[in-house]
Parts: sequence; C-alpha cells; structure tokens
Amino acid sequence: MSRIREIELRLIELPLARPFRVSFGTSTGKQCVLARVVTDDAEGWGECVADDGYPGFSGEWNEGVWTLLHEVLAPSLSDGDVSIDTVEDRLRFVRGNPMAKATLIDAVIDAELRATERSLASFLGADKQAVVCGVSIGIADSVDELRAQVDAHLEQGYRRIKLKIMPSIDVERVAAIRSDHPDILLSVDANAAYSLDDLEVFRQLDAFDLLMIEQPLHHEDLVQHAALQAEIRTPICLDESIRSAADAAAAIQLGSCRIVNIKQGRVGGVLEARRIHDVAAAADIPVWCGGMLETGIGRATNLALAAMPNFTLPGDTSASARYFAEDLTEPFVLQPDGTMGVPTGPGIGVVPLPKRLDACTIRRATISPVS
Ligand code: NPG
Repeated sequence: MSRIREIELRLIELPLARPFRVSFGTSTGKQCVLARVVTDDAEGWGECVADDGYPGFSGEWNEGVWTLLHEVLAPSLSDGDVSIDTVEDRLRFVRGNPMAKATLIDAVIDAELRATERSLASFLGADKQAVVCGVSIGIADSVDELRAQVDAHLEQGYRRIKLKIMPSIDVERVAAIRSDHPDILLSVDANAAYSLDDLEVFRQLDAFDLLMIEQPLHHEDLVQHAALQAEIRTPICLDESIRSAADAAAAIQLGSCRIVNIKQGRVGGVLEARRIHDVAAAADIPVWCGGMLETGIGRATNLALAAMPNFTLPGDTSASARYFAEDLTEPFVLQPDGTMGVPTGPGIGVVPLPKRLDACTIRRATISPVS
C-alpha cells in the first residue's frame, strides 16, 4: 500500500515506420496517452491502447480517455493509499472504459512491483524467459506488395503471419500467401468487417489450413460467432468481443471461439488479462497476446503477460523496428530464432528514454493529491 504523490499524464505521438491499414481505417502515426504514477516508494508507467482520431476499434479514443483520466479517474486515486489489491475496485465506480482504466491500473502495478523489486512477469506467474513472435501485416495495396511484405518478415524470423482482411480483399490474397508458403502458421484478422451473410467467404477460407480467423463478425457479438464456428473447421479467435473475463467465460460457454486474443490494454489491464488467461486455461482454450502498435511501455507489459503458461500461440508482439524508426524506450529486438526476451527488471523492466519522451510529448498534465 502506497500513497500516491502525483499522477502525470502525457499525450505522445511517434511516427509509424509505415502506415498500417485495417478494415476500419489506416494509422500513419501512433498517438497514445501515458500515465506515470508517482508513489512514496517508486514510480510506474502505463500506456493506453485507445484509438487516435475517432473510436474505430472500440468505443474509446484518446480525447475521451484523456478527459476521463484527467477529470475523473486520476483525481479519484490521488487522495489516499492505493495498491495492486485495491486499484481495480477504486476505479469501479466508472462503468466500462477498460482502456482508460488499464492505463492507471498498469501504472499502479508497475510502481508497486518496482518498489518491491519484483518483475511483472514473475508477479503474473510467467513460465518463459522469451516468447515466440508473430507479425500482423496490414492491408497492402496489391497482392505482390503483400507477398513481398510476408517474405521480408519471414526472413526476419517471425514465426506466425497474420493477414488483415476485409470484404473483397480476402480469399485471393490468402490463397497467394498460402501457395507461396504451404507450411507457415498463417492466420487472418477481419476486425469485425463481415456478417453471417458472408458465410461463403469463410467456407473458402476454410480450405487454407489457417491457424485461426480472428474477429470475423460484429465487435460485440458472441451469438453469431457461435453460429459461424459451428459451420467452419478453422478455429475462430475473438478479440474485440472479449472485454472482460466474464465475456471470455460466456464466449467459451456459447462456443463462439476456440482461441482468445488477450490484449491487456483492451480488457482493463494485466489483472483482468490474467483472469481471462485463467478462464481460458481451465477450458483448454489457448490464448495469445495481441498488440495495438504499442510503444516500448505497452510492449514490455505485453511481453510479461505473454510469458504466462497458457499463452501457447505466437502473438503480435513484434520488434520495435516493425513500428517505429525510434521507440520511446530502448528498442525491443527480434532474436534470430523468432523470439523476444521477456524483461526481467523490476516492474515492466523498462522506462521511457527521457529526451525521447519529451520530444514525443504533445500534451502534459499533472494531478496532485488534495492535501
Ligand atoms: O503489431 O501491435 C501490432 C498490431 C497488431 O493487428 C494488430 N492490431 O486488431 O489486433 C488488431 C490490430 C489493431 C492495431 C487494431 C491498431 C487497431 C489499432
């Protein structure tokens, strides 16, 4: 239990090394909110995964997150003691908004673990020192460009390729990549772009021995996904539809998916992510760690989570260079065997490089306790 002395919020922006196109839009830069929680004993960092510009992936976006953190959530924590055991309950008076809450929850956890010199990976019960990495490839301008991108990432050592798809940019591309690489772990992600009327597309995709089809239908749906899963052989993986451990339990009970993508930033932080991991493990449902183009802060958090036992499929935890010419932290690097080391230092094990952080900051605010 520690007293919070100050919470600092920053809105930061980093240019992306290349634009990232998905079914609902294209990102050319990475803007996100960071929280730095300063307690009597240590300080900790959290990164928000909400969208920039407009809420396209979920209902949260940076301007909404900033207002909620600045006006409501951070002030509610800054008037007393807080700990890993109490932080979620302290924020429960606000409904929903798991991405905003994750920013503070993860920062409080990081601070407490740093104060006790324990790594996040060890706190979460990790059993790996390195995790197997995949890469998520955005919608390319042409089949040839996609082929070239896939080849380049396989050469770098990535051990699973995920292709973004959307209606009419799907079967032909998957067929091309599968014929180039008959044996790779290959998956597709639709980001909720289809409906049950598209059953024929999924029947065709079923022929390509895909590891999974991720979030094919509506971003909050569980029932229609269960109907689709009953029609196809390829496992469905849910991402957007899983916002909590309760969602994961319902999806598993309904047969809506056979795999779960856990993004700690999407579900309210690493504690809820661990609960989802446990719910899935109890039902023999494998999980993997998704990504939201995070800076080194979110990436370090994700790597600790991905080191837990039921993370048995390669995730979207790619190297810093896949996203940024220069990361906010020391860069995360892909090892030649396609794995990435899990940070071992206290807390998430990394901090922003001070000069880089200042250069990337476009807005800053501090919330101090009411004395
Ligand atoms: O490598 O971090 C990464 C990106 C992985 O494809 C990825 N993320 O739907 O999972 C997703 C997608 C995404 C990223 C969605 C950014 C929205 C914004």
